[in-house]
Formats: sequence, structure tokens, C-alpha cells
Amino acid sequence: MNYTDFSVAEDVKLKLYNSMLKPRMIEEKMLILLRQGKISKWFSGIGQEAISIGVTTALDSDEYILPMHRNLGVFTTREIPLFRLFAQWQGKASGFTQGRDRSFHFGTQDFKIVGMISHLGPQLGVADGIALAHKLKKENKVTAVFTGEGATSEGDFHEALNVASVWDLPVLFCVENNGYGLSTPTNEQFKCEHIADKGVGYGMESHIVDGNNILEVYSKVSQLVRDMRINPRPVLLEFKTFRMRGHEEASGTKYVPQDLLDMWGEKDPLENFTKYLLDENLLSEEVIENYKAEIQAEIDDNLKIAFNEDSIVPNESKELSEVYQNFEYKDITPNKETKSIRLIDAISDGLRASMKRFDNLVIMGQDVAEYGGVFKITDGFVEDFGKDRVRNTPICESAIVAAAMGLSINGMKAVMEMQFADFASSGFNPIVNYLAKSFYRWGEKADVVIRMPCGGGVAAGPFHSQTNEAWFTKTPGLKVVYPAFPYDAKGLLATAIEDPNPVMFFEHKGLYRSIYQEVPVDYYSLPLGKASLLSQGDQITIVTYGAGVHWALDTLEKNKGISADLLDLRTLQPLDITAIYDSVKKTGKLIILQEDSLFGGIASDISALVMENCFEHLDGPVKRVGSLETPIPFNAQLEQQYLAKSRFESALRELIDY
Ligand SMILES: Cc1ncc(C[n+]2csc(CCOP(=O)(O)OP(=O)(O)O)c2C)c(N)n1
Repeated sequence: MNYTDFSVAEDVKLKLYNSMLKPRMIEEKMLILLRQGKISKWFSGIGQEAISIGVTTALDSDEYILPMHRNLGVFTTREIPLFRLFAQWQGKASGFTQGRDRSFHFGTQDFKIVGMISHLGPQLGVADGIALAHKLKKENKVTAVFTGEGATSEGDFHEALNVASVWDLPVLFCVENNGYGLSTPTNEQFKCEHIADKGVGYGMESHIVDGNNILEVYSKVSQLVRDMRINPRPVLLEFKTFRMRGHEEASGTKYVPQDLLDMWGEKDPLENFTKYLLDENLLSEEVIENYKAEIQAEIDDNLKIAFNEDSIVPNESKELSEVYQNFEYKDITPNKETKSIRLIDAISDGLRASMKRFDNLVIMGQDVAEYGGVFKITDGFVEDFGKDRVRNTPICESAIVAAAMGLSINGMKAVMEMQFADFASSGFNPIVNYLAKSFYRWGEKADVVIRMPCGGGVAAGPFHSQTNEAWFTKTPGLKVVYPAFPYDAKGLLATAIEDPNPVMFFEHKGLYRSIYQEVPVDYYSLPLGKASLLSQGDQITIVTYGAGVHWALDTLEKNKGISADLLDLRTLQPLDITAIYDSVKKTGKLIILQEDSLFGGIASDISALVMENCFEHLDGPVKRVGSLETPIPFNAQLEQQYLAKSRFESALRELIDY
């Protein structure tokens, strides 16, 4: 291995050596513990250490790194106390996730490390967001993110590189090409010869680096990051290396030809570097033994601490109280000046007011800048707030959701506009797995609002009409807001943006331009989790939200003789279950109206909750009214037949007459 081409100071060479030795020795110990059944899974990075150590050493300690499952060296080089790592792998409280997630699935702001989620790809987009925050704050910092070559086949890889390139983000994309993704060799994973070749397609600088040569990795990365800090741009690095052990220990390496293992065994980064340092008289056997003894003592001491720590005693209320970051709602009441505006204007006004209030708030979405968004909600925002904060995005829903998470990690707030709620499916993974779970997993909030223009009645067919709130209400960690009136929309949007938790904010397109209301001109907030009682009566309780509220109001208007409590939920998570119970206890009958197809929607859960908690108060079966169990059709007559609206009145009468 060629070490002589790289000019690296002697003390740095020794530091790099010591830094490579440590993860190797930890792994060797872990393999023993694994055989003894004392730890669960292990993903080995043996033979790949030079990449983690070279990259981490080249970065400043306040620059974020987003490692993968084979990057133990990132964690050790950042000098995380080993007992915390060991406790993490044993699912103990002094780990980083309090037993809630395993292996390297955690982050730590203290060490500027943001760990992976199992889905691999999303963290590439998170790195984009972190780098964007640095760039907007003019901080001249680089963000490094790792991925295996297998995960480069995921759409997330393409999206993240594309976004980083279009936005000139200082992200170092580190691909560890170790030959196999689980059992799949590279020639079954992609067709190009080198992953670095893909850089050209993204308009991105890229390089191939010998990932087993610590001096090459360190020198190349040091030189690049020095320049990227002052000349921000993404760079793709393909590190050629090899996975010397199984995907995880239990899966073995039977499918890997022995000659490949032998060939790469010869290139072991630690053995070769040791030999070089010995040959150059920079190191002696005695010094090596001293290093080893020190590391061994550190491992043993820290293992003792971790093993001696008691196992976690499950505490249900603790778990339930740590799904969302605590948010103290503060009522902000506006002065009396109001004006009559449409739902769409209220959302636009609310968003504008929040942009003024929070100078760290960034809006991202397709066509949201000069064009003002397809519904014109952000019309004129670029003039007022500039293109840095009102950002047109490529059609990369997944990377933009992930980037919103990255902005939040790096101290900013994000509002993302889905062009249509239907397209949230293209960003679904980071929403439900990253944003929703981060606080519970490692205490990291996701200060993100995703605006969801949704709903039918506009003859727009199956992909521009869905109201897909049920995809999200069942995911702990997300808040779901669904206003039906301009006043609520403006106040709830303000709160959603103030709240550090991820909020899915549904905006019914059919109501955008049809519903007017007197709305305060000033900024004001409304609490999440409070339903609004729109009419009072004693025959029946109607619970609904969104367009359903207006269908119910129309029905009551046509049927003056019906005396009903009409509850507009306004938010679905948190859900104002007390308001529902109180009303049902008064009227004895409950009908729930939702626009979505009936099965598996929020109506079903409210029905179940009322059955379980108010059964003795009921004078009839709880009735759910929803749309047909079909996709939502385009043709206006078919759509009218599909929508729950056409069935609501008869169902209401039926239950009243029961
Ligand atoms: C979206 C997704 N699909 C499949 C998997 C299962 N899986 C976990 S790791 C892995 C192989 C990853 O290969 P690569 O990215 O090359 O990383 P390596 O393990 O080789 O370091 C697979 C298929 C997963 N975790 N996530």
C-alpha cells in the first residue's frame, strides 16, 4: 500500500493509528461477547476502519457526521465514553436511546453525530438539511454522511445528491463500496463501473479513494473539506474497500469467494499501516503494546460499568410521555381588528406572520418561490423573505422531508408544502420513520410542519383528491391538524409552527376559496387538541372535521328540526376525546362523519373509544359515515357517489329515529 505520496505530520499519523486500533479492539471483544450470548447483533466494520477514522479526523469536532452501521470508528474518534456505547448495545438506560432502539440507531448532539435509521437512505437527505442550515447561517462547515454501496440504489440517494447539487450544499457523500450489500454483489446492485461515475450526472465533483489507505483517506478528505468550507458544494467520494465478515455475524460469508477475501485480507488497513509505521521507525512494538494495553483497560473498565448497570425497569407513563417533546402552549390573543378572508388567505397570512416571527423558519416546496405555489399560498413571499428562506425544491419529496429534519437538527424550523397531500406517499418513509420517531428514540425533536393540500369534491381523480390523514394518525410521534375554517386555520398553523414536534397540517382544497370568515389581522395562536362545538342540541352528537364540517352544517341547515351537538375536531392528534365523551353522555347518540373511505379511518377509532368508555350512555349504535371503499374517482357524478356527503343525511335520520 502506498503511504509515501501523502504528506501527513508524524503526530497525526500516530493519532490515526491509535484511532484505528481502538474500534478494531472493541470489535474483537464484541465478537467474543456475541459468541458468549452477551450482546445481540453485531455489524462488523473490520477492514473498513480507515474510512471512518480518516473522515472523522479530517473534520472539525463541531461538524456533523451521519454514520452507518459499520462506522464504529466515527463514534470512537469523536471520543464517546465507551460505557455509553456498550450500554446502548445492551439496551440500557445510559445508552443513547434508553433501550428504545438498538445498535448504531441513535444520534447525539453532544458529539455532533446523527445516526442512521434502518432504512439507510433517508439520512442522506438529513445531511442536506444540516448543511443547508450551516449555509444559511453562514457558518462555513461541512457535513459528512456515510452510505454503503447497496443503499445507493435507493431513491433517497439520488434525491439527496440531486438536492445537494442544485443547492450547492457542503455535504461530503461518503460511499463505502465494500463489495456486497448483504449477499448482493455490486454487479447485481448497479450497472456502472464506479459509483463515483454517478457524480457527473448530478453535476457534482466526485473522486475514487482507496478506502483501506488511512493516509489517502485522511489527506484527500482534509484537502476537500478545507475547500468546501469556503467554497460550498457537495462532493461524492467512493471509498473502495471490502466487507471482511458477514453482513451481520450470524449471516456468515459463504457466498463470498475465498480469493476475494484473501486478496482484501492482504490490504487490511490496520496491519498495513502498522507495518509502514514500524518500517519508518515511527512506531515500535513496545509502543504498540502500550497503546493496546491502554485501550484494553479502557474497554474492560467501561464494559464493567455497562454490565453492572441494572436493566431498564419498564415504566409505561415514562414511555408514553416521551413520544413528543414537551410544548407549553401559550395563548396569544390578537387585538380586535378583523377582516373577512377565505381559508386560503388565512393560511397564507398565518404563514407570513410566522415567517416574520421566526427568522430561522424556512419554507420548502415545489414551485413555492416566484410562482407562489400551485395554490398561490406563498405568492409574494420571495419578495418579502428572499429565496434562501422560500425555496423551490426539485421533485424530491423524500429528500426534502429528510432535509426538513436536518434543518431542525441544526437549529432551524421548516415548513414543507406537499404540492398535493397525495404526494406525501413519495416522502412517506422519512415522515413516519424519521420525523415521527426521533424524539422517542434519541430525544431529537423534528421542528417541521408539512402542509397537506387535500380532499375531494374538485373532480381531480385518484391522485389529486385524497384525504390521507389516516396514514398519519396511526403513527405515534406525529401531530395531525385539520381545520375547517379560516379562523382556526390561521391560529392552528401558528401553533403548529411554534410546536417543536412534527405536524401534518391538512388543508382542504375544496374549502380554500369557498369558506370566508372574519379573521384577526394580527398573529394569534389556538391550542392543538381542542375541538370546537359549532351547534348545540340534545338529540344526537355529530363528530366530524374538514369538509365534513360543512356537509354537516348544510344538513342541519336543511333540517332545522334536528337538535344536534356538532363537534368540529380541528385536530386529530391530539384528539379532544373529552369533548366527544361529554357530548355523547348528554345526547346518547353519536354519528361520525369522515370524508375518507370508511375502513381504518379516525371514525372507527372514535367509535371504538366511545363504545369502550360511554357504552351505558348510548341509546343507539354508534354510526360511522365515510366514503366508498374505492379509490376516489375523477368523473364528477362518480365522485359525488363516492363521497360520504351523499349518505350523511339519511344515516343521521336513521340514527335519530333508532
Ligand atoms: C429500505 C431497506 N431495505 C432493505 C434493508 C435490509 N438491509 C439492511 S442492510 C442491507 C445491505 C446494505 O448494503 P450496503 O448499503 O452496501 O451497506 P453494507 O451493509 O454493505 O455496509 C440491507 C439489504 C433495509 N435496512 N432498508
